[in-house]
Amino acid sequence: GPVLVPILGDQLSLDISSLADRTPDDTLILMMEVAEETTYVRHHKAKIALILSAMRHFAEELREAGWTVDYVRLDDPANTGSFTGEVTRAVARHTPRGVLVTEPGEWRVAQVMEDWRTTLPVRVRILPDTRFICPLTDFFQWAAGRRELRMEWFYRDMRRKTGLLMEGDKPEGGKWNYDTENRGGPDKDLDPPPIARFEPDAITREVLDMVAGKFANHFGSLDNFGWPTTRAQADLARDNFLEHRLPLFGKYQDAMVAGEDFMFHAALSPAINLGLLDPLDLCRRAETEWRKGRAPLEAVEGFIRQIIGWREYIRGMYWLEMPGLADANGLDATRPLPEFYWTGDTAMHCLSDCVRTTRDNAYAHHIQRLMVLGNFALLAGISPQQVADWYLVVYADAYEWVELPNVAAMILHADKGRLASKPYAASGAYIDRMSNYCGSCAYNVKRKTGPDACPFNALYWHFLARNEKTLGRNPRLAHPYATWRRMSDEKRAAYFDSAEAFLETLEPAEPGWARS
Ligand code: FAD
Ligand code: DLZ
Ligand code: SF4
Repeated sequence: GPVLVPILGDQLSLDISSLADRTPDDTLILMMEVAEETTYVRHHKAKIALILSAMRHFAEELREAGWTVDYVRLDDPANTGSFTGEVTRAVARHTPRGVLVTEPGEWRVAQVMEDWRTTLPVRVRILPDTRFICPLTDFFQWAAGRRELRMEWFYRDMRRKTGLLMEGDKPEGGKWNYDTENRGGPDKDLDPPPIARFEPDAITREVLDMVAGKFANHFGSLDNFGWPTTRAQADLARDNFLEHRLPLFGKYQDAMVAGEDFMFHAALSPAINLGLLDPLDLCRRAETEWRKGRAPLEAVEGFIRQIIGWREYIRGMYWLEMPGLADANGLDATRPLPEFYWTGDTAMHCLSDCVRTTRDNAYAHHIQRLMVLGNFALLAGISPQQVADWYLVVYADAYEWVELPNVAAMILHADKGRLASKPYAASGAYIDRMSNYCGSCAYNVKRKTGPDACPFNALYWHFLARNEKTLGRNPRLAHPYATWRRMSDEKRAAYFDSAEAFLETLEPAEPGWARS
Protein backbone atom coordinates (compact mmCIF):
# COMPACT_ATOMS: atom_id res chain seq x y z
CA GLY A 1 0.00 0.00 0.00
CA PRO A 2 0.91 3.70 0.07
CA VAL A 3 2.64 5.54 2.89
CA LEU A 4 0.15 6.98 5.38
CA VAL A 5 0.94 10.59 6.37
CA PRO A 6 -1.16 11.91 9.26
CA ILE A 7 -1.22 15.72 9.30
CA LEU A 8 -2.24 17.38 12.57
CA GLY A 9 -4.35 20.49 12.94
CA ASP A 10 -1.37 22.82 13.39
CA GLN A 11 0.69 21.30 10.57
CA LEU A 12 -1.10 23.02 7.70
CA SER A 13 1.99 23.71 5.58
CA LEU A 14 2.57 22.40 2.06
CA ASP A 15 6.27 22.07 2.87
CA ILE A 16 5.70 20.11 6.10
CA SER A 17 8.62 17.69 6.55
CA SER A 18 6.38 14.59 6.30
CA LEU A 19 5.53 15.49 2.69
CA ALA A 20 8.98 16.72 1.62
CA ASP A 21 10.13 13.46 0.02
CA ARG A 22 6.73 12.15 -0.98
CA THR A 23 4.89 12.03 -4.27
CA PRO A 24 1.09 12.00 -4.55
CA ASP A 25 0.89 8.62 -6.31
CA ASP A 26 2.51 6.84 -3.36
CA THR A 27 1.04 8.77 -0.41
CA LEU A 28 -2.21 8.87 1.50
CA ILE A 29 -2.72 11.86 3.75
CA LEU A 30 -4.88 11.48 6.86
CA MET A 31 -6.48 14.44 8.58
CA MET A 32 -8.59 13.94 11.70
CA GLU A 33 -11.03 16.08 13.62
CA VAL A 34 -11.11 14.38 17.00
CA ALA A 35 -13.00 14.98 20.23
CA GLU A 36 -9.88 14.47 22.33
CA GLU A 37 -8.24 17.51 20.73
CA THR A 38 -11.34 19.68 20.75
CA THR A 39 -12.01 19.02 24.45
CA TYR A 40 -8.76 18.20 26.31
CA VAL A 41 -9.30 21.74 27.51
CA ARG A 42 -12.50 23.61 26.80
CA HIS A 43 -11.02 25.80 24.05
CA HIS A 44 -12.58 29.15 23.14
CA LYS A 45 -15.24 28.54 20.49
CA ALA A 46 -13.41 30.71 17.95
CA LYS A 47 -10.20 28.73 18.45
CA ILE A 48 -11.94 25.45 17.62
CA ALA A 49 -13.70 27.06 14.65
CA LEU A 50 -10.44 28.49 13.33
CA ILE A 51 -8.55 25.21 13.55
CA LEU A 52 -11.28 23.04 12.04
CA SER A 53 -12.02 25.50 9.25
CA ALA A 54 -8.33 25.88 8.43
CA MET A 55 -7.97 22.07 8.42
CA ARG A 56 -10.88 21.68 5.99
CA HIS A 57 -9.48 24.38 3.72
CA PHE A 58 -6.04 22.81 3.83
CA ALA A 59 -7.48 19.45 2.80
CA GLU A 60 -8.95 21.22 -0.25
CA GLU A 61 -5.62 22.86 -0.99
CA LEU A 62 -3.85 19.50 -0.81
CA ARG A 63 -6.39 17.89 -3.13
CA GLU A 64 -5.99 20.71 -5.64
CA ALA A 65 -2.25 20.09 -5.55
CA GLY A 66 -2.92 16.44 -6.49
CA TRP A 67 -2.67 14.69 -3.11
CA THR A 68 -5.14 12.10 -1.86
CA VAL A 69 -6.60 13.10 1.50
CA ASP A 70 -8.66 10.90 3.79
CA TYR A 71 -10.45 13.44 5.99
CA VAL A 72 -12.33 12.31 9.11
CA ARG A 73 -14.90 14.81 10.31
CA LEU A 74 -15.89 15.33 13.92
CA ASP A 75 -19.48 14.23 13.19
CA ASP A 76 -18.46 11.02 11.35
CA PRO A 77 -20.34 8.27 13.27
CA ALA A 78 -17.31 5.96 13.02
CA ASN A 79 -14.95 8.56 14.52
CA THR A 80 -13.24 7.10 17.62
CA GLY A 81 -12.40 10.54 18.99
CA SER A 82 -8.63 10.26 19.31
CA PHE A 83 -5.52 10.51 17.12
CA THR A 84 -4.51 6.96 18.03
CA GLY A 85 -7.98 5.58 17.34
CA GLU A 86 -8.15 7.30 13.96
CA VAL A 87 -4.64 6.36 12.84
CA THR A 88 -5.33 2.77 13.87
CA ARG A 89 -8.56 2.76 11.88
CA ALA A 90 -6.84 4.30 8.86
CA VAL A 91 -4.09 1.66 8.96
CA ALA A 92 -6.75 -1.06 8.90
CA ARG A 93 -8.63 0.71 6.10
CA HIS A 94 -5.72 1.41 3.78
CA THR A 95 -3.08 -1.20 4.76
CA PRO A 96 -0.24 1.28 4.24
CA ARG A 97 3.35 0.06 4.16
CA GLY A 98 4.32 2.62 6.80
CA VAL A 99 3.29 5.71 8.74
CA LEU A 100 5.29 8.92 8.28
CA VAL A 101 4.54 11.91 10.46
CA THR A 102 6.04 15.24 11.49
CA GLU A 103 6.63 15.53 15.25
CA PRO A 104 3.80 17.32 17.08
CA GLY A 105 4.03 20.67 18.84
CA GLU A 106 3.01 19.34 22.22
CA TRP A 107 4.55 16.93 24.71
CA ARG A 108 1.18 15.29 25.33
CA VAL A 109 0.83 14.35 21.65
CA ALA A 110 4.50 13.35 21.36
CA GLN A 111 3.87 10.69 24.03
CA VAL A 112 0.86 9.45 22.06
CA MET A 113 2.92 9.25 18.85
CA GLU A 114 5.75 7.35 20.54
CA ASP A 115 3.20 4.68 21.46
CA TRP A 116 2.30 4.21 17.81
CA ARG A 117 5.74 2.66 17.27
CA THR A 118 4.68 -0.32 19.37
CA THR A 119 0.91 -0.44 18.90
CA LEU A 120 0.64 -0.05 15.12
CA PRO A 121 1.32 -3.05 12.91
CA VAL A 122 3.47 -0.98 10.51
CA ARG A 123 6.70 0.98 10.74
CA VAL A 124 6.32 4.52 12.13
CA ARG A 125 8.80 7.32 11.31
CA ILE A 126 8.63 10.64 13.13
CA LEU A 127 10.42 13.57 11.46
CA PRO A 128 11.57 16.89 12.96
CA ASP A 129 9.36 19.91 12.35
CA THR A 130 11.50 22.00 9.98
CA ARG A 131 9.12 24.98 10.02
CA PHE A 132 11.01 26.23 13.06
CA ILE A 133 14.22 28.03 12.19
CA CYS A 134 16.23 26.54 15.05
CA PRO A 135 16.29 22.73 15.11
CA LEU A 136 15.76 21.37 18.64
CA THR A 137 19.13 19.61 18.54
CA ASP A 138 20.80 23.01 17.93
CA PHE A 139 18.82 24.59 20.76
CA PHE A 140 19.77 21.84 23.22
CA GLN A 141 23.40 22.25 22.20
CA TRP A 142 23.18 26.03 22.66
CA ALA A 143 21.61 25.53 26.11
CA ALA A 144 24.01 22.81 27.25
CA GLY A 145 27.04 25.06 27.28
CA ARG A 146 25.48 27.81 29.39
CA ARG A 147 24.91 28.61 33.02
CA GLU A 148 22.29 31.21 32.17
CA LEU A 149 19.84 30.95 29.30
CA ARG A 150 18.86 34.35 27.99
CA MET A 151 16.78 35.18 24.95
CA GLU A 152 19.04 38.06 23.90
CA TRP A 153 22.11 35.82 23.32
CA PHE A 154 20.05 33.24 21.50
CA TYR A 155 18.54 35.98 19.36
CA ARG A 156 21.94 37.29 18.25
CA ASP A 157 22.91 33.80 17.13
CA MET A 158 19.66 33.59 15.18
CA ARG A 159 20.39 36.93 13.49
CA ARG A 160 23.81 35.62 12.45
CA LYS A 161 22.34 32.31 11.32
CA THR A 162 19.55 33.82 9.20
CA GLY A 163 21.47 36.91 8.08
CA LEU A 164 18.38 39.00 8.93
CA LEU A 165 19.24 42.69 9.46
CA MET A 166 22.95 41.93 9.23
CA GLU A 167 25.71 43.85 7.55
CA GLY A 168 28.38 41.19 7.31
CA ASP A 169 28.83 40.07 10.90
CA LYS A 170 27.49 43.32 12.39
CA PRO A 171 23.88 44.21 13.17
CA GLU A 172 22.34 46.79 10.84
CA GLY A 173 22.34 50.23 12.43
CA GLY A 174 25.07 49.19 14.88
CA LYS A 175 22.77 47.83 17.62
CA TRP A 176 21.21 44.40 18.09
CA ASN A 177 18.16 45.63 19.93
CA TYR A 178 16.19 48.89 19.67
CA ASP A 179 13.75 48.25 22.52
CA THR A 180 14.55 51.52 24.25
CA GLU A 181 13.04 53.31 21.26
CA ASN A 182 9.88 51.19 21.52
CA ARG A 183 8.28 52.66 24.63
CA GLY A 184 5.57 54.93 23.23
CA GLY A 185 2.52 55.34 25.48
CA PRO A 186 -1.16 55.66 24.51
CA ASP A 187 -0.84 58.95 22.59
CA LYS A 188 -4.13 60.82 22.10
CA ASP A 189 -4.06 60.97 18.29
CA LEU A 190 -3.08 57.34 17.91
CA ASP A 191 -5.23 55.70 15.22
CA PRO A 192 -4.27 52.10 14.41
CA PRO A 193 -5.37 50.87 10.95
CA PRO A 194 -7.71 47.86 11.27
CA ILE A 195 -6.51 44.28 10.88
CA ALA A 196 -7.63 42.29 7.84
CA ARG A 197 -10.83 40.33 8.52
CA PHE A 198 -12.38 37.70 6.31
CA GLU A 199 -16.07 37.10 5.76
CA PRO A 200 -16.72 33.40 6.50
CA ASP A 201 -17.14 31.32 3.32
CA ALA A 202 -19.36 28.22 3.07
CA ILE A 203 -16.78 25.94 4.72
CA THR A 204 -16.23 28.32 7.63
CA ARG A 205 -19.97 28.92 8.07
CA GLU A 206 -20.60 25.19 8.34
CA VAL A 207 -17.87 24.91 10.98
CA LEU A 208 -19.18 27.95 12.87
CA ASP A 209 -22.66 26.38 12.99
CA MET A 210 -21.29 23.09 14.24
CA VAL A 211 -19.14 24.77 16.91
CA ALA A 212 -22.01 26.99 18.06
CA GLY A 213 -24.12 23.86 18.58
CA LYS A 214 -21.59 21.35 19.87
CA PHE A 215 -19.46 23.64 22.04
CA ALA A 216 -22.16 26.07 23.15
CA ASN A 217 -20.98 26.04 26.75
CA HIS A 218 -17.32 26.76 25.97
CA PHE A 219 -15.94 30.24 26.71
CA GLY A 220 -15.95 32.94 24.06
CA SER A 221 -17.86 34.57 21.26
CA LEU A 222 -18.11 33.56 17.59
CA ASP A 223 -19.80 36.80 16.54
CA ASN A 224 -16.69 38.59 15.25
CA PHE A 225 -15.05 35.60 13.61
CA GLY A 226 -12.79 36.99 10.89
CA TRP A 227 -9.49 35.08 11.16
CA PRO A 228 -7.75 33.97 7.98
CA THR A 229 -8.53 30.28 7.41
CA THR A 230 -6.67 29.79 4.11
CA ARG A 231 -3.10 30.43 2.98
CA ALA A 232 -4.32 33.08 0.52
CA GLN A 233 -6.15 34.92 3.29
CA ALA A 234 -3.17 34.64 5.61
CA ASP A 235 -1.02 36.23 2.86
CA LEU A 236 -3.48 39.13 2.63
CA ALA A 237 -3.47 39.56 6.41
CA ARG A 238 0.34 39.56 6.34
CA ASP A 239 0.50 42.18 3.57
CA ASN A 240 -2.04 44.33 5.38
CA PHE A 241 0.16 44.29 8.48
CA LEU A 242 3.42 44.96 6.63
CA GLU A 243 1.95 47.91 4.77
CA HIS A 244 -0.24 49.54 7.39
CA ARG A 245 0.85 48.62 10.91
CA LEU A 246 4.51 47.53 10.83
CA PRO A 247 5.87 51.11 10.61
CA LEU A 248 4.46 51.97 14.06
CA PHE A 249 4.67 48.42 15.48
CA GLY A 250 7.83 49.23 17.42
CA LYS A 251 6.84 52.56 18.85
CA TYR A 252 3.49 51.35 20.25
CA GLN A 253 4.42 47.74 20.99
CA ASP A 254 3.81 48.21 24.72
CA ALA A 255 0.87 50.64 24.58
CA MET A 256 -2.73 49.75 25.49
CA VAL A 257 -5.86 51.70 24.58
CA ALA A 258 -9.32 50.59 25.75
CA GLY A 259 -11.34 49.29 22.81
CA GLU A 260 -8.31 49.24 20.42
CA ASP A 261 -7.97 45.51 20.49
CA PHE A 262 -5.10 45.05 18.03
CA MET A 263 -3.18 48.35 18.15
CA PHE A 264 -0.22 48.07 15.73
CA HIS A 265 0.28 44.35 16.35
CA ALA A 266 0.38 41.82 13.54
CA ALA A 267 -2.47 39.57 14.72
CA LEU A 268 -0.69 36.88 12.72
CA SER A 269 0.11 34.37 15.48
CA PRO A 270 -2.96 32.20 14.77
CA ALA A 271 -1.91 31.83 11.12
CA ILE A 272 1.79 31.34 11.91
CA ASN A 273 1.13 28.67 14.53
CA LEU A 274 -1.25 26.77 12.23
CA GLY A 275 1.38 26.70 9.49
CA LEU A 276 -0.39 29.09 7.12
CA LEU A 277 2.49 31.58 7.27
CA ASP A 278 6.17 30.72 7.23
CA PRO A 279 7.99 32.60 10.03
CA LEU A 280 11.27 33.07 8.15
CA ASP A 281 9.54 34.28 4.98
CA LEU A 282 7.54 36.73 7.09
CA CYS A 283 10.73 38.11 8.64
CA ARG A 284 12.40 38.49 5.23
CA ARG A 285 9.40 40.46 4.01
CA ALA A 286 9.56 42.68 7.10
CA GLU A 287 13.27 43.25 6.44
CA THR A 288 12.44 44.28 2.86
CA GLU A 289 10.06 46.93 4.22
CA TRP A 290 13.04 48.47 6.02
CA ARG A 291 15.44 48.10 3.10
CA LYS A 292 12.90 49.84 0.83
CA GLY A 293 12.55 52.68 3.35
CA ARG A 294 8.92 51.94 4.16
CA ALA A 295 9.37 51.05 7.84
CA PRO A 296 11.92 52.20 10.42
CA LEU A 297 14.66 49.93 11.72
CA GLU A 298 13.39 49.92 15.32
CA ALA A 299 9.99 48.59 14.19
CA VAL A 300 11.41 45.92 11.91
CA GLU A 301 14.09 44.82 14.36
CA GLY A 302 11.47 44.59 17.13
CA PHE A 303 9.15 42.50 14.97
CA ILE A 304 11.88 40.16 13.75
CA ARG A 305 13.10 39.72 17.35
CA GLN A 306 9.64 38.54 18.43
CA ILE A 307 9.72 35.82 15.80
CA ILE A 308 13.29 34.55 15.37
CA GLY A 309 14.11 35.49 18.97
CA TRP A 310 11.21 35.00 21.35
CA ARG A 311 9.12 32.52 19.40
CA GLU A 312 12.04 30.17 18.67
CA TYR A 313 13.53 30.57 22.16
CA ILE A 314 10.17 29.81 23.79
CA ARG A 315 9.79 26.67 21.69
CA GLY A 316 13.28 25.49 22.56
CA MET A 317 12.67 26.14 26.26
CA TYR A 318 9.43 24.16 26.13
CA TRP A 319 11.16 21.01 24.92
CA LEU A 320 14.14 21.60 27.21
CA GLU A 321 11.99 21.99 30.33
CA MET A 322 9.18 19.50 29.75
CA PRO A 323 7.64 17.59 31.38
CA GLY A 324 8.66 19.38 34.59
CA LEU A 325 7.47 22.78 33.45
CA ALA A 326 3.84 21.68 33.50
CA ASP A 327 3.99 21.11 37.29
CA ALA A 328 6.56 23.76 38.22
CA ASN A 329 5.60 26.15 41.00
CA GLY A 330 8.77 27.96 42.02
CA LEU A 331 6.92 30.64 43.99
CA ASP A 332 4.48 28.20 45.66
CA ALA A 333 1.45 30.02 44.28
CA THR A 334 -1.76 28.21 45.16
CA ARG A 335 -4.62 30.71 44.97
CA PRO A 336 -7.41 29.55 42.63
CA LEU A 337 -8.02 31.49 39.41
CA PRO A 338 -10.56 34.28 40.05
CA GLU A 339 -13.93 33.98 38.34
CA PHE A 340 -13.48 37.34 36.59
CA TYR A 341 -10.94 35.81 34.19
CA TRP A 342 -13.97 34.12 32.61
CA THR A 343 -16.66 36.73 33.12
CA GLY A 344 -14.76 40.03 32.97
CA ASP A 345 -16.82 41.00 35.98
CA THR A 346 -14.41 43.19 37.93
CA ALA A 347 -14.22 46.90 38.70
CA MET A 348 -10.59 46.92 37.57
CA HIS A 349 -10.92 48.50 34.14
CA CYS A 350 -7.65 47.19 32.71
CA LEU A 351 -8.58 43.60 33.56
CA SER A 352 -12.19 43.82 32.43
CA ASP A 353 -11.15 45.25 29.03
CA CYS A 354 -8.49 42.56 28.55
CA VAL A 355 -10.98 39.80 29.38
CA ARG A 356 -13.52 41.39 27.04
CA THR A 357 -11.16 41.45 24.03
CA THR A 358 -10.13 37.89 24.89
CA ARG A 359 -13.77 36.77 24.85
CA ASP A 360 -14.70 38.75 21.71
CA ASN A 361 -11.61 37.98 19.61
CA ALA A 362 -9.85 34.95 21.15
CA TYR A 363 -7.00 37.46 21.15
CA ALA A 364 -5.28 39.96 23.40
CA HIS A 365 -2.06 41.65 22.44
CA HIS A 366 1.23 40.87 24.10
CA ILE A 367 1.34 43.61 26.68
CA GLN A 368 -2.23 42.85 27.81
CA ARG A 369 -1.32 39.17 28.24
CA LEU A 370 1.93 40.06 30.03
CA MET A 371 1.42 43.22 32.07
CA VAL A 372 -2.29 43.12 32.89
CA LEU A 373 -3.62 39.54 32.91
CA GLY A 374 -0.23 37.98 33.64
CA ASN A 375 0.99 40.58 36.10
CA PHE A 376 -2.22 40.25 38.11
CA ALA A 377 -1.89 36.45 38.26
CA LEU A 378 1.72 36.81 39.40
CA LEU A 379 1.04 39.41 42.08
CA ALA A 380 -2.06 37.63 43.40
CA GLY A 381 -0.21 34.31 43.57
CA ILE A 382 -2.57 32.30 41.34
CA SER A 383 -1.75 28.64 40.78
CA PRO A 384 0.44 28.32 37.63
CA GLN A 385 -1.50 25.27 36.45
CA GLN A 386 -4.83 27.12 36.66
CA VAL A 387 -3.40 30.15 34.89
CA ALA A 388 -1.88 27.94 32.19
CA ASP A 389 -5.22 26.21 31.62
CA TRP A 390 -6.88 29.59 31.18
CA TYR A 391 -4.37 30.83 28.59
CA LEU A 392 -4.53 27.54 26.71
CA VAL A 393 -8.31 27.79 26.50
CA VAL A 394 -8.81 31.39 25.56
CA TYR A 395 -6.40 32.33 22.75
CA ALA A 396 -6.77 31.34 19.11
CA ASP A 397 -2.97 31.02 18.88
CA ALA A 398 -2.58 28.88 22.02
CA TYR A 399 -0.74 25.56 21.81
CA GLU A 400 1.02 24.27 24.88
CA TRP A 401 4.53 24.63 23.36
CA VAL A 402 4.14 28.41 23.18
CA GLU A 403 1.55 29.05 25.90
CA LEU A 404 3.19 27.16 28.80
CA PRO A 405 6.70 28.73 28.77
CA ASN A 406 5.10 32.17 28.44
CA VAL A 407 2.74 31.52 31.35
CA ALA A 408 4.73 29.38 33.77
CA ALA A 409 8.18 30.81 33.12
CA MET A 410 7.77 34.30 31.64
CA ILE A 411 4.92 35.65 33.77
CA LEU A 412 4.75 33.44 36.86
CA HIS A 413 8.45 32.65 37.46
CA ALA A 414 7.40 29.08 38.25
CA ASP A 415 10.72 27.89 36.76
CA LYS A 416 12.65 30.04 39.29
CA GLY A 417 14.07 32.20 36.55
CA ARG A 418 15.47 29.68 34.07
CA LEU A 419 13.77 31.61 31.26
CA ALA A 420 13.54 35.21 32.47
CA SER A 421 16.00 36.86 34.81
CA LYS A 422 13.27 38.51 36.88
CA PRO A 423 9.49 38.39 37.18
CA TYR A 424 7.65 41.12 35.25
CA ALA A 425 5.99 42.45 38.42
CA ALA A 426 4.63 45.99 38.18
CA SER A 427 2.35 48.28 40.14
CA GLY A 428 -0.49 50.44 38.80
CA ALA A 429 1.92 53.20 37.73
CA TYR A 430 3.23 51.03 34.89
CA ILE A 431 -0.27 50.31 33.56
CA ASP A 432 -1.16 53.98 33.90
CA ARG A 433 1.90 55.04 31.90
CA MET A 434 1.31 52.54 29.09
CA SER A 435 -2.49 52.70 28.80
CA ASN A 436 -5.56 54.91 29.04
CA TYR A 437 -7.33 52.43 31.33
CA CYS A 438 -6.87 54.19 34.66
CA GLY A 439 -8.72 57.38 33.73
CA SER A 440 -12.01 55.48 33.60
CA CYS A 441 -11.46 52.99 36.40
CA ALA A 442 -13.39 52.67 39.65
CA TYR A 443 -10.03 52.59 41.45
CA ASN A 444 -7.54 55.41 41.89
CA VAL A 445 -4.14 54.51 40.47
CA LYS A 446 -2.42 57.24 42.50
CA ARG A 447 -3.74 55.90 45.82
CA LYS A 448 -1.43 53.38 47.48
CA THR A 449 -3.64 51.80 50.12
CA GLY A 450 -7.26 51.67 51.20
CA PRO A 451 -10.44 50.43 49.53
CA ASP A 452 -10.37 52.80 46.52
CA ALA A 453 -6.63 52.44 45.81
CA CYS A 454 -5.62 50.61 42.64
CA PRO A 455 -5.25 46.99 43.83
CA PHE A 456 -2.04 46.54 41.81
CA ASN A 457 -0.24 48.97 44.14
CA ALA A 458 -0.59 47.06 47.39
CA LEU A 459 -0.44 43.68 45.62
CA TYR A 460 2.96 44.63 44.22
CA TRP A 461 4.48 45.03 47.69
CA HIS A 462 2.56 42.04 49.03
CA PHE A 463 4.12 39.98 46.24
CA LEU A 464 7.66 41.16 46.97
CA ALA A 465 7.26 40.71 50.73
CA ARG A 466 5.71 37.25 50.33
CA ASN A 467 8.54 36.08 48.09
CA GLU A 468 11.48 37.77 49.79
CA LYS A 469 13.15 34.41 50.53
CA THR A 470 13.16 33.44 46.86
CA LEU A 471 13.54 36.82 45.15
CA GLY A 472 15.11 39.07 47.77
CA ARG A 473 18.65 38.62 46.49
CA ASN A 474 17.85 38.93 42.79
CA PRO A 475 20.10 41.80 41.62
CA ARG A 476 17.43 42.99 39.20
CA LEU A 477 15.03 43.47 42.12
CA ALA A 478 17.58 45.17 44.37
CA HIS A 479 15.96 48.56 43.95
CA PRO A 480 12.37 47.66 44.95
CA TYR A 481 13.57 45.45 47.81
CA ALA A 482 15.73 48.31 49.12
CA THR A 483 12.65 50.56 49.02
CA TRP A 484 10.57 47.92 50.84
CA ARG A 485 13.20 47.51 53.55
CA ARG A 486 13.43 51.29 54.07
CA MET A 487 9.67 51.66 54.59
CA SER A 488 8.29 52.22 58.07
CA ASP A 489 6.60 49.27 59.74
CA GLU A 490 3.34 51.21 59.58
CA LYS A 491 3.54 51.72 55.86
CA ARG A 492 4.44 48.10 55.25
CA ALA A 493 1.50 46.99 57.39
CA ALA A 494 -0.85 49.29 55.47
CA TYR A 495 0.23 47.77 52.16
CA PHE A 496 -0.06 44.28 53.54
CA ASP A 497 -3.53 44.82 55.01
CA SER A 498 -4.81 46.51 51.85
CA ALA A 499 -3.62 43.64 49.71
CA GLU A 500 -5.03 41.02 52.06
CA ALA A 501 -8.39 42.79 52.17
CA PHE A 502 -8.50 42.87 48.37
CA LEU A 503 -7.47 39.23 47.98
CA GLU A 504 -10.29 38.26 50.36
CA THR A 505 -12.80 39.64 47.87
CA LEU A 506 -11.69 37.44 44.96
CA GLU A 507 -14.34 34.95 43.94
CA PRO A 508 -12.73 31.67 42.74
CA ALA A 509 -13.80 30.35 39.33
CA GLU A 510 -15.70 27.13 38.83
CA PRO A 511 -13.07 24.57 37.74
CA GLY A 512 -15.38 23.38 34.95
CA TRP A 513 -14.60 26.46 32.83
CA ALA A 514 -11.25 25.02 31.73
CA ARG A 515 -11.64 21.26 31.97
CA SER A 516 -14.73 19.15 32.22
P1 FAD B 1 2.91 40.66 17.59
O1 FAD B 1 3.02 41.49 18.80
O2 FAD B 1 2.59 41.37 16.33
O3 FAD B 1 4.29 39.84 17.43
C1 FAD B 1 4.66 39.21 16.22
C2 FAD B 1 4.86 37.75 16.40
O4 FAD B 1 5.92 37.47 17.29
C3 FAD B 1 3.68 36.98 16.95
O5 FAD B 1 2.74 36.68 15.94
C4 FAD B 1 4.33 35.74 17.52
O6 FAD B 1 4.48 34.76 16.53
C5 FAD B 1 5.71 36.22 17.93
N1 FAD B 1 5.83 36.42 19.38
C6 FAD B 1 5.86 37.60 20.02
N2 FAD B 1 6.06 37.41 21.34
C7 FAD B 1 6.16 36.08 21.53
C8 FAD B 1 6.35 35.27 22.68
N3 FAD B 1 6.50 35.77 23.89
N4 FAD B 1 6.34 33.94 22.49
C9 FAD B 1 6.19 33.40 21.27
N5 FAD B 1 6.00 34.12 20.16
C10 FAD B 1 6.00 35.45 20.29
N6 FAD B 1 1.82 33.48 21.67
C11 FAD B 1 1.27 32.48 20.98
O7 FAD B 1 1.47 32.37 19.77
N7 FAD B 1 0.48 31.54 21.60
C12 FAD B 1 0.22 31.62 22.93
O8 FAD B 1 -0.49 30.76 23.45
C13 FAD B 1 0.80 32.68 23.68
N8 FAD B 1 0.56 32.79 25.01
C14 FAD B 1 1.13 33.83 25.70
C15 FAD B 1 0.91 33.92 27.07
C16 FAD B 1 1.48 34.95 27.81
C17 FAD B 1 1.28 35.00 29.27
C18 FAD B 1 2.30 35.90 27.16
C19 FAD B 1 2.94 37.00 27.94
C20 FAD B 1 2.52 35.81 25.81
C21 FAD B 1 1.95 34.78 25.05
N9 FAD B 1 2.17 34.67 23.67
C22 FAD B 1 1.61 33.62 22.98
C23 FAD B 1 3.08 35.59 22.98
C24 FAD B 1 2.44 36.83 22.37
O9 FAD B 1 1.67 37.51 23.34
C25 FAD B 1 1.59 36.49 21.16
O10 FAD B 1 2.36 35.74 20.26
C26 FAD B 1 1.11 37.72 20.46
O11 FAD B 1 0.32 38.49 21.33
C27 FAD B 1 0.34 37.35 19.23
O12 FAD B 1 -0.21 38.48 18.62
P2 FAD B 1 0.43 39.17 17.34
O13 FAD B 1 0.54 38.21 16.21
O14 FAD B 1 -0.38 40.41 17.13
O15 FAD B 1 1.89 39.49 17.87
C1 DLZ C 1 -6.25 22.44 18.99
C2 DLZ C 1 -6.84 21.41 18.06
C3 DLZ C 1 -8.22 21.22 18.02
C4 DLZ C 1 -9.14 22.08 18.81
N1 DLZ C 1 -8.76 20.28 17.26
C5 DLZ C 1 -7.96 19.49 16.49
C6 DLZ C 1 -8.49 18.43 15.70
O1 DLZ C 1 -9.67 18.15 15.71
N2 DLZ C 1 -7.64 17.71 14.93
C7 DLZ C 1 -6.30 17.97 14.91
O2 DLZ C 1 -5.57 17.31 14.16
N3 DLZ C 1 -5.77 18.93 15.68
C8 DLZ C 1 -6.56 19.69 16.46
N4 DLZ C 1 -6.02 20.66 17.25
C9 DLZ C 1 -4.56 20.89 17.20
C10 DLZ C 1 -3.82 19.81 17.98
O3 DLZ C 1 -4.20 19.87 19.34
C11 DLZ C 1 -2.32 20.03 17.80
O4 DLZ C 1 -1.95 19.64 16.52
C12 DLZ C 1 -1.53 19.25 18.79
O5 DLZ C 1 -1.81 19.73 20.06
C13 DLZ C 1 -0.03 19.34 18.57
O6 DLZ C 1 0.41 20.65 18.77
FE1 SF4 D 1 -6.04 48.85 36.33
FE2 SF4 D 1 -5.39 50.06 38.63
FE3 SF4 D 1 -5.49 51.46 36.39
FE4 SF4 D 1 -7.77 50.53 37.48
S1 SF4 D 1 -6.39 52.05 38.37
S2 SF4 D 1 -7.20 50.47 35.31
S3 SF4 D 1 -7.06 48.59 38.30
S4 SF4 D 1 -4.07 49.81 36.85
